[in-house]
Amino acid sequence: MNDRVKNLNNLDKPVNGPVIYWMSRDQRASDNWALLYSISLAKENNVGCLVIFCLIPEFLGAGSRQYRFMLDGLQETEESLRKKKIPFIILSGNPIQEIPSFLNSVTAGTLVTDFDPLKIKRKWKDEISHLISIPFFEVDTHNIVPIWTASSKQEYGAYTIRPKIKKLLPDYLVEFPELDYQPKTVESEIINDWNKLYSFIPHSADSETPISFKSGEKEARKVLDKFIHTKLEHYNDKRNDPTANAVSGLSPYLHFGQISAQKVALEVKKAGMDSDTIDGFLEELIVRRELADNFCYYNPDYDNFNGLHTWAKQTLDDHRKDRREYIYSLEEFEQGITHDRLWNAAQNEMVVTGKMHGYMRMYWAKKILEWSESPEKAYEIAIYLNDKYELDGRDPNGYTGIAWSIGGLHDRPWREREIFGKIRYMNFNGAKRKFDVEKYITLYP
Ligand code: FAD
Ligand code: FO1
Repeated sequence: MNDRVKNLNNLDKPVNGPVIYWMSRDQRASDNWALLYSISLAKENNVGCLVIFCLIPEFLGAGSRQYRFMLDGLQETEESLRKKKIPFIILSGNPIQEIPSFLNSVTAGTLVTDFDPLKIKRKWKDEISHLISIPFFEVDTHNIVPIWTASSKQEYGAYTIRPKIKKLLPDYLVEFPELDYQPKTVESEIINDWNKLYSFIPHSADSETPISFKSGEKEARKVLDKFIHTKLEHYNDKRNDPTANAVSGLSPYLHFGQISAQKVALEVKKAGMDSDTIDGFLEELIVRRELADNFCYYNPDYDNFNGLHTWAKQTLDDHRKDRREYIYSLEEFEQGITHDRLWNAAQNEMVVTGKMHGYMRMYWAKKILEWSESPEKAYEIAIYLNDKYELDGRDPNGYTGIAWSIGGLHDRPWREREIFGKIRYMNFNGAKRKFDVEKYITLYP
């Protein structure tokens, strides 16, 4: 059993019966170690393999746009799995009920699922592992270096986790084996009723908003190829310019697992560009992204003020009483009607397109700290808006990005100032030095 696989319930004697892969975070048929492991187990025990997904109508504030994007992608995955004779069944409801009852209905022999550091997922798995009596495995197919192999603790920053990941990359950044045909054809008379599944989607303000990103594994691959051929070369010098359209656009696909970060890294390295051209991108894709999973996995307070380092809590406490020149309510932030045109444009970019530019996310969150009555309130507002509007929201990258912006996580103390204390400060003039802010503001009126 390779170290990408973790046994969740100390039962490892396979019971006779099909191997079930409960797909959740990594919603793809190709380049998926959890699926590959399930198929290999099925072959070993000469049983069938089925893939299931449990649709829950409420997930961390997700609205219609995010659910439509996800279901569109799952339809394509159903098709890809069908071509390999692997049944794909979508359940709906509370996984803690639905998963065990499905396992009983097919007298499953083994349960496999994909790794996710979010608390809600760990709760599901913990409860289910006490309700079933067959082996239950978790496979980290989201990180290139399995989270528990890269580090056994919360890392201080990119500079501490980078050497640990780099040392292990040669062993883990490897090509994926082809997905084999289903070893044993398993008939499953259950047909997914997609109209019914779409009808579960929560009704929200953006129910009619068209999605600016086409969903699915094929589209994710197109976005990657376009990035490599037309943007990668200038990524380093343009990635902090939100008017340059210089970033990959991969985050919605990576968030829903429609493309593997490992595959992205392999393809980028094959592009044949010199390393300092691609290193900037790989730093974000591998080090920053896997650092975010490390934070969420080892720190249960990843989504609140208590999860910050002592120095950060101390400095924000020292400045709680500082006079705030502006204080905005959640509604004023949400409507993008602050005094700052740049901030409002960033909020509009997120609401209209479902994806705010990375540089603006830092500025956006730091200003919420500056214009909220307390750091806790700022945290609440930033997470609420990020997870309501971002297509890539409800993700370890988001909780970590917000902790970095508001609480200096994975950052160092800076010169002390009002409200921010020693948390890194950003302002309009800083942005003006980086890009044409007037142009950005006209893009998102
Ligand atoms: P590219 O620059 O092309 O990056 C490629 C990939 O590298 C990204 O898809 C992502 O997986 C990874 N990456 C890039 N920057 C970071 C970073 N700072 N931290 C971790 N991984 C990174 N990312 C999300 O996926 N979901 C979120 O909800 C989210 N919220 C954020 C909130 C704040 C306040 C901040 C500061 C950052 C947030 N990020 C979030 C991280 C980053 O801004 C986005 O991943 C990035 O903008 C996605 O666009 P892209 O894929 O085109 O970026
Ligand atoms: N995972 C599931 O297993 N079932 C769901 O119904 C589901 C809905 C969902 C909606 C929006 C969203 O951003 C994520 C959603 N996820 C769901 C989780 C997702 O697969 C990722 O695992 C986490 O969000 C990131 O770690």
